[in-house]
Amino acid sequence: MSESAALGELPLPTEPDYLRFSRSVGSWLTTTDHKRLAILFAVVITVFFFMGGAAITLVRLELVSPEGHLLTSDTYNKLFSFHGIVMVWFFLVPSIPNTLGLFLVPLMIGASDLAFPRLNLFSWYLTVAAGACTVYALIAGGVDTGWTFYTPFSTMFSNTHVFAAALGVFLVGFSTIATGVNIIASVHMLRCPGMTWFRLPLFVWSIYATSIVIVLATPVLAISLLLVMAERWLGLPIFDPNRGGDPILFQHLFWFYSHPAVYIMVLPAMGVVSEIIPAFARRRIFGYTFMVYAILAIAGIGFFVWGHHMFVSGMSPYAALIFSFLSFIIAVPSAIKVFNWIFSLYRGQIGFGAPMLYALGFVGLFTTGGLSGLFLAAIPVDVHVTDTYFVVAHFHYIMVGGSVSAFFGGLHFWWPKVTGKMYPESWARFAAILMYFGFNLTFAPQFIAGYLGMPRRYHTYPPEFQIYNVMSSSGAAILAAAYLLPLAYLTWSLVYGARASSNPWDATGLEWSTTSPPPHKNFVRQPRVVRAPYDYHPEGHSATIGPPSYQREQELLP
Ligand code: HEM
Ligand SMILES: [Cu+2]
Repeated sequence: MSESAALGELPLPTEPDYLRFSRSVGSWLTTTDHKRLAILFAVVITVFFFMGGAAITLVRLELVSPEGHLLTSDTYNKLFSFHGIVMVWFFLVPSIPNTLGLFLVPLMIGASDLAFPRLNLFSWYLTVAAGACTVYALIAGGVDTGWTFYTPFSTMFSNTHVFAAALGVFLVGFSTIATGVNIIASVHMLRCPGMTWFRLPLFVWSIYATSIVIVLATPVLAISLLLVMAERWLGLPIFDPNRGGDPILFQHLFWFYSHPAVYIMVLPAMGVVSEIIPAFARRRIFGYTFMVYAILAIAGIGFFVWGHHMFVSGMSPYAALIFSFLSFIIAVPSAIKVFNWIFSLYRGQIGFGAPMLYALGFVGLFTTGGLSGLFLAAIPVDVHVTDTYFVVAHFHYIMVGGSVSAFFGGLHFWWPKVTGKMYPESWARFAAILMYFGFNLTFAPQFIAGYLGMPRRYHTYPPEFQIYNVMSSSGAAILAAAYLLPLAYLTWSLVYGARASSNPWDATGLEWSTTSPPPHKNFVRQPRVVRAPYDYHPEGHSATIGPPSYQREQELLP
């Protein structure tokens, strides 16, 4: 599409879009429109993201000096626990599925809403209530168990606020399950004519697979937390070794959920990247079918590797060997995905728009995190680096470098669709690059510090580790600025941004065939799909003729 065509195609909406459909606050708070709920979720998780960020900012400040005079050890413990609990359950798990997922899945499958719109509204209220409960507990008295709530610490030694904090996590689990059920039902029942399973965009596949993992794994988290609450409240001797309980049982239950949960956090990110890369390289995604099976394989094998978090818990060496082996196996489908993203770039007409910068950042950082995971899956190395900063670096590379980068990529890619506005492209590129550098400066030194033996979760450390911590804390300051920037310019774009066309990136996919922002019921006419996804180039050509002609901010006046 040429630029003038983009201008000419500016939509003339025949009915009010979903934002203008009704304007009262009440209409938002009782909405069952999946698009509005996606926005409500986005508001809530943004609040949690910055709360979690504030807590860890204090932690990083404390770690600038080895003696750490800023915080007491107790406050320090409560702050990193606050950070972990909020970031994992109230930000990262819902981040992509409950914002981009809720918004896009119905659009991408050509439906007018999710299968159970009122359940969707219920999930939002449940998330808000659960978040209020946990955040209240974390602020009122604080919890110092870390995000993992390990027993017997959480049951016998920690203060009474563990109960309320765990209750909130328990409740938000139900909210996630409700959303998962909703997505699964929608993908099965509401695909429009012609949208066969193997024409589904990879984003839909990944959210679908994530939903299955959510529905199967989250009940186990609920049970583990319920047992902790039961021991605290009713005094049942479930995990208390003095009374015949088994504290290691908690670790098994917790990781039986939490390893699959790491894929709950990363599969949606893989889905986002699989949409951005073809659009910006003007290439069909390489190996679509392999990508689908890789998603399903990751979701499936993810249930059988939880023991790699417990190599030092005294488990049988035979069990450890099997968990180690399976952990290596699960890297295979992830690697297939990485290779396919890279092959999708080959001979493409690559445009380096902000979404693409985030997506490429994701590929590099996710690969680094995944490779360090292989180090951890090797038992002798894991024994050496367990509970050190090496592990902290590993999972941040995956969860922050990977998932959060992809979340920002997706946010930029679909921002024009969601809001009908373009954001300032140069600011967005600047933020993406700043985030990448800030991230690496924060977490790369932690690999070294951890390998040299710096333990996690302590507020003081031997002076020889100071250099790594100063690097890490300065990186964190840059990262914080990089996260605040999009908040500023995206908000700015809501008012001053140029109007977006229906398809500003000249992308394939049903969501781009409706207006930006879409009408209340998504499509004026029922869409019908006749082609495979990612149809970016005519047969026989390796790329569409000409470079991407995506709409830039300055090209269209408001
Ligand atoms: C190639 C795939 C991966 C392998 C082989 C792998 C392996 C491991 C191992 C063995 C550990 C335990 C380290 C220890 O406690 O001593 C670990 C920790 C962790 N991994 Fe991974 N990992 C992989 C991918 C991921 C992904 C995709 C995520 C998240 C989206 C993730 C998140 C985490 C987290 C959160 C922890 C630490 C949990 C804690 O102790 O607080 N990993 N990983
Ligand atoms: Cu794991």
